[in-house]
Amino acid sequence: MKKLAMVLSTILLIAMLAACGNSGEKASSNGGDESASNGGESKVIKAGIGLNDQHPQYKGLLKFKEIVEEKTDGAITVETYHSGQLGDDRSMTEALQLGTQEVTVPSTAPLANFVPEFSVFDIPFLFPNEEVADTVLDGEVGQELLQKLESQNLVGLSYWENGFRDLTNSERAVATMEDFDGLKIRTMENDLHLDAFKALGANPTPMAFTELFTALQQGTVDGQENPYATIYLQKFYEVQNHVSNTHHIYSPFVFLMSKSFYDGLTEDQQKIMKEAAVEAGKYERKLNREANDKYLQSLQDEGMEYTEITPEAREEMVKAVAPVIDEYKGQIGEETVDKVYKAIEEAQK
Ligand code: TK8
Repeated sequence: MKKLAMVLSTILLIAMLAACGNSGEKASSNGGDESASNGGESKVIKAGIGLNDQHPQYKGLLKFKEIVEEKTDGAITVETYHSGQLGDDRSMTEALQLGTQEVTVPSTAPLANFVPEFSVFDIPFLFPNEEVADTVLDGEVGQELLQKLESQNLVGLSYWENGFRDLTNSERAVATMEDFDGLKIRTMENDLHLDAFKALGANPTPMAFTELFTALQQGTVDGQENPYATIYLQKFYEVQNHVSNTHHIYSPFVFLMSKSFYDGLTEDQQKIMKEAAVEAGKYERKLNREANDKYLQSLQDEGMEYTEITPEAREEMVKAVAPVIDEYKGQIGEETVDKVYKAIEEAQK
């Protein structure tokens, strides 16, 4: 009993010391000497993502770290965590709301559980290509959506790219709508995705990305959908035999910061955060496009069978999901949907 009390008080002491170190009153071990030259203020950003350290998402995060640490002269340091070490998209976003984590870069699909308007990007076959997506996301309506995150205690600083999503599975080559029939497909935690896959005839299950590899391996689900870069770099080819170029959705990432942390920064520092998030995003988009271009071949080299979706089959898919889109327009917000469609039209002129 006495021993237990001692252990507990030691833990408490360590916790208090740690809290003190983070408060910025003293130069913490993370801030080190550099921070002393900045009036002793030292702040640490814990930045976590879902994908692994080979993925452009992580390289983008390292770029963010480099820019922030250089521009703030070490007054702010960035600790990076990949592979869901800090949690999945949803739980990391919640940690930002609570102020126990400072940065994460989730897909917009799970973010729609926080701000429903983000589901506009879950409309299947919305963007024709990456360039149009850039224009819309970096333009007025995209930035308006980022503003809406503030009411959720989140600051959206920029869009990065996850990319066009393609289907893999372990059962059969998928070329037409019929081939979706009964396929157990993992979707992101997003209602529109779930209903869209039901409309295609599949049997979808929502699941956090961190559980996906094991679920594929154990056969809990037959398939999943993600951009080629993720399929290759996360080694899904080890547990999946077929890949089809469904390209059914363009998935953006959002660079998120905890609002309570952001509000505690000086105006200068806030500006640096925005610039770094935008700059790192440009870099990440470039790397990601190169990756998606080259990894379809790599997947085939690893033994996956590639099946092309015919234009007729794609038309059928578009038709099948149309009623789902209509059903969700109200929930997303008609105004947002209209604005995004208009912006896409404009961007193609
Ligand atoms: C990574 C996720 C992932 C997404 C998914 O955290 O869940 O399938 O595509 O990349 O955001």
